[in-house]
Amino acid sequence: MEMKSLSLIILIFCFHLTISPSSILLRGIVEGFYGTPWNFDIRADLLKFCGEYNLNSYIYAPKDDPYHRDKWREPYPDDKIKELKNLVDIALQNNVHFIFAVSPGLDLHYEGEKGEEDFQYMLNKLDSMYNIGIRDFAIFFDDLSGEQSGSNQAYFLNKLQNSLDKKYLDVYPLITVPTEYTKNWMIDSEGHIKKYTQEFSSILNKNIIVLYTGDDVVCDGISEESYQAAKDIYNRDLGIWWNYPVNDYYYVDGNRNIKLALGPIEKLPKAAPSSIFYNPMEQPLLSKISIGTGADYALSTDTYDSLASWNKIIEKQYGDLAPAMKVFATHSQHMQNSWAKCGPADGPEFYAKAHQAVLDTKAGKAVDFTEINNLIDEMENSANILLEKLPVDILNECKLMLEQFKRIANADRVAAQSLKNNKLDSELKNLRQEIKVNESKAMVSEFSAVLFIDEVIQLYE
Ligand code: LOG
Repeated sequence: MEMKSLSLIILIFCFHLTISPSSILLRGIVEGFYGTPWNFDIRADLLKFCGEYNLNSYIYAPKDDPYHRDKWREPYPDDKIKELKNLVDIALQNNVHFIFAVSPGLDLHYEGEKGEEDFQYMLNKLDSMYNIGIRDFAIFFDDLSGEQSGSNQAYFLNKLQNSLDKKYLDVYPLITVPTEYTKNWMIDSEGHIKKYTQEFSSILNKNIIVLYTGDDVVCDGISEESYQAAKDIYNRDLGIWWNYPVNDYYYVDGNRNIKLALGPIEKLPKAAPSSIFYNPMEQPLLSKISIGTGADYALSTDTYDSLASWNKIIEKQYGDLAPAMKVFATHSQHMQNSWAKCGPADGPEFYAKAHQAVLDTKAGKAVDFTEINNLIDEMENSANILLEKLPVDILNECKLMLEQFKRIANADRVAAQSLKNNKLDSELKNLRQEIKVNESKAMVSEFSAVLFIDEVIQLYE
C-alpha cells in the first residue's frame, strides 16, 4: 500500500479513537490574525501542542503572508516551500491536519479569460502544496470590501472542488469562509437573508465546509438558538471560526496586540459543531491557555466547564507559577471595544468589591478595605513573581503587560487609600496618567482595576 493512503487511514483511525457524540470532529487552530505571521519554530511548537492536546487541525492562513492573500497567485519561493514541507511532516507526526488556506478575494477574477487564468493559478498553488504532502485546503473570502457575488464565489469553489476530486483521491473537502461570515451580516434589517448569502449557501457544493464566527466578528458566545438559526440560514452544518484569544483588533496609536486574552473559551453551544478553529494571538505561548481550554470544549462540548478547564490548564502549563498566573490572567481576559466583546470580565471579584467601596463611600457608609487591599497585594505580588520567574520566551510576550499590571496595582492602592481618607491623594492623577501613557503598549484590566482608579478620581472632582 502507498504511504499516502496508509497515513490517511491512520489519520482517520485516530479521529475515531477520540470521537464521542459531543466532541468535534475537526478541531484546532486557525493562524488567521493580522500582524506578523508566526515563524517556523513557533508553528512547529504549536503543532506539537495540538498533538498533545488532542487538537487535530491547524489552518495556515496568516493574513499578512503575502503569498496567502495580497500576492496569492505567486508561488512560494523554494526556501518557504521547504519550511512548509517540514511543518507538514511535523503535523503528520502529531496527527494534525495541516490545512493550507488561500485568500484570493482581493483581486480574484471569476469570469472570462482572466477567470480561467486565475482558476489555473489557484490550481497551481494548491498542486505545489499537494506535492509537499498537504491534503486539506481552504479558500477564504473574509474581509473584502466592495460588493461580492455569492454565486461567483460558490461556483468558483465548486469548480475547484471538482477539479481536486478528479485529480486526487486523497484530498479532503474544501473549507471556506464566506464574505458574510457573521450571522448578523447574513440577514438584512427586515430579517431576510441577503442576496450574497442566499446565493452562496444555495449554490455551494454541500460537501464544502463553511465556517462562520457567530452573530458578530468577535462575540460574547454563541447561544444554542443562534447557532441553530445560522445553520438554518445556510441549510447545512456550519463550522466555527472562533475569534478568541485573537487580539489583533486591540490597538492604540497603531500598536497592535497590546492586550492579552488569557481567559477560557466559553459560551459556545453544547450541540457539537462539526468543526471549530480558534484564532490565536500573535503571542503564541500565551495563546496556549485559552486554546488548551478550547481543546477541552472540543472534546466534550456538553460537559465542558470553562472555569474548571482554565484552572486545570494553567496548573498544567505553569506549575508553581500557576497561582500568580491565574491572578494576572483574571485581569487580562475580557476583550471589548465598540464592535467586539468576548471573554469573561476582568478581575470580577476585585471590581465588585472596589466599585461597592466607591458607592458606599459616596453614601457616607463605613467601608472595610481589608479584602480590597489583599486583592491589590495579590496583584502586585503576582506581577513581581511572574516578572522574576517566568521563562524568558513567555516573559517576552507579556513583560510590558506585567509592568503595566504593577503600575495599576500601585495606583489601585493609592485609590483605595484615598477612599479610606475620603480625600483624593495628590499623586493619584499622576499615577493614572502614567498608566495611560503606557496603554499604547499594554492594556490590562481596563474595565476593572483601571476603572476603579477613574471612579475614585471622579468621585472627588
Ligand atoms: C478576520 C480575522 C481577524 C479577526 C479579528 C475572520 C473570519 N476574519 O474582521 O483575520 O483576525 O477578524 O480581528 C477578522 O474573523 N475580520
